[in-house]
Amino acid sequence: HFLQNVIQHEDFLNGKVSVNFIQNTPSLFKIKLPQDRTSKAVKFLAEVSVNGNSDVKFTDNTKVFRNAKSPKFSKSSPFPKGTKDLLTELGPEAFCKWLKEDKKIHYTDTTMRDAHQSLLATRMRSYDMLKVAESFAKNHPNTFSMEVWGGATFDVCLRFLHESPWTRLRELRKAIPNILFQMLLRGSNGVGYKAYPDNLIEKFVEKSWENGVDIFRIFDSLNWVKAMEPSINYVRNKTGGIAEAAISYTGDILDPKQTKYSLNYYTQLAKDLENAGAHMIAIKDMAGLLKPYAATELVTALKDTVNLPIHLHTHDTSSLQTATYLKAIEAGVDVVDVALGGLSGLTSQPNFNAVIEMVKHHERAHDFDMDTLNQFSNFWEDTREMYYPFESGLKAGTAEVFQHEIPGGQYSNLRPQATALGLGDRFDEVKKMYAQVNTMFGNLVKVTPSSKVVGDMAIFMVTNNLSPEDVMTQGEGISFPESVINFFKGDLGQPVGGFPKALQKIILKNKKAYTNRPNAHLKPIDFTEAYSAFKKKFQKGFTRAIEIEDFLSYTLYPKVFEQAHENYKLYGNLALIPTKNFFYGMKPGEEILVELEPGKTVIIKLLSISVPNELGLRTVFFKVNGENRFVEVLDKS
Ligand code: 3PY
Ligand code: ZN
Repeated sequence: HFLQNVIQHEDFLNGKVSVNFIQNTPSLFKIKLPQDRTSKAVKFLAEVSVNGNSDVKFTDNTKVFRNAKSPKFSKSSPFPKGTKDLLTELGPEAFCKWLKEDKKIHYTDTTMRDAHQSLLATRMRSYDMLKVAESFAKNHPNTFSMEVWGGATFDVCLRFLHESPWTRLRELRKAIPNILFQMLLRGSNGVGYKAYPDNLIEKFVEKSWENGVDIFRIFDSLNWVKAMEPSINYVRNKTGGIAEAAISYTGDILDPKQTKYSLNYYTQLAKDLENAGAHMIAIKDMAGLLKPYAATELVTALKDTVNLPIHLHTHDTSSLQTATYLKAIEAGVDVVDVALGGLSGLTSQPNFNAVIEMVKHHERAHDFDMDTLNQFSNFWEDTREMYYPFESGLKAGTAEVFQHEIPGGQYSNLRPQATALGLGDRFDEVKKMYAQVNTMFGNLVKVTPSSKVVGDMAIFMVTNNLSPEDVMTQGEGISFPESVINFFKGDLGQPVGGFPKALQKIILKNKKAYTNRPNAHLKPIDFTEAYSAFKKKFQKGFTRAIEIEDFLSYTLYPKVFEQAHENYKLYGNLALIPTKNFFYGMKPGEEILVELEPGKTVIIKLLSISVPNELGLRTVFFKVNGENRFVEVLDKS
């Protein structure tokens, strides 16, 4: 192909070739392969085998990956009935009444969303999820729900995994039609880090339901009811799903010195959310701060205050949280969030398998077959090995979390963020500064995106060797991070008790703050006009009809979508490439199977990789379904 580029070049044809023709003509290296799916996949494999995956920052060539086995199930047997069938039969109100009256303790499996978001920087690929999805649905239909979508997964899917989050949701839905699916929705911030126009969130909720989401866990990063209300209404009015409104737990209700986030504060918040139309209440303990005896008080008080099922979510960062579940279960909590053993613990959720064992023979115990449940845990433990570059590095539980209050989902990102900025050795300072920034900012509820603002400020202050006093005394001359300025302007809404006024003045300088909903400042999306402009712009690269879901991805993350689209044109659907090869390419002699479309499997063998020629090009030789192919790749090392 390179030679073809040379002999077809205008200068070559006109005999105008100089000595430096090749060096001076970069377009010659734009190799055009026949654009079928196989060629695109092979091109990607060649590229990663030579240059690696740019998302993988280091590799360990001594790693040997085990073959993760999916527990057995019968392909031909029907799906056993589960909670999804019950919701369809009863509708949300009667379903929630059933849940509240059922004595058994129920479980949400977070493995496919929060667990990997909190342990592996959200990198879990659909490929691995789909390997066990149908098996899980058939082996464990007793599971209350599976959290599979939302939070950071939407962005990471598109940005780093080059997958469509909508396709992930649809494929999982097909494989698991019987268990409720749950997503995490950041209220007016959707699945992003800022406020979006209301009609965009409305459409997003509607389409999420149509594609497979049943339970919408809605939260606001400042516990601002006003910001959660519209999403609760969209779920009620545009879907047949469940609006689960979250109270994000911060501080310690048992500490008499902490008066801001008291038991009364939380019960009042839950009451307000019930009045706003919530079907269920979640206690969203995003950092794992709810201690066991506090859980007794909080769950008991909430059950006395609202007439809705209570769903408890936590992160096991301190390693205490299984005890919290025990106390919450005794106090009558209806559902708890757990992750399959291999992806549980530390900054993730408590261990599903161990919690089941904990309550075995208790009057609220729920039957789960431990043998297969343990096999699912082992599947994830083996699969997790392939994601080693994304591990957060936390090796043991840490009681420090009660001081710094960093959410589990943020912890696995903050460390790499600090390391990338050259603060790898100063991570202790970053954690301490995070707590100090929280105090400066008036003691906030810290969860995405407010937690990101605190993290950005902490990193900024450590990088610039600034103390809180420096900020207060020299702040006029400091240019603060954009996220911090926008936060103090009101772009994420209003914090409990308002902003600290003196600091707000220092940070905003001449900018004006506002106090109504940030979304009220945004122009609604004109779906007819903007969608048709989108179609015009992207039609060319699509090998299928463009859908409104593509437009939603674009509207939420325009640059990320454009990049993902370019990638798709070049390499096709990368979700189909096995994980090991997606991250690390292929080794000479390695042979893999890739199912490029249902029933169309290609056998790809990498034969050899040549040394670079004088232009830095390596030739990668393959056998694809027995036929020789080669791809030239510029070695970027
Ligand atoms: C998210 O918003 O992604 C979270 O997981 C918050 O806890
Ligand atoms: Zn969480």
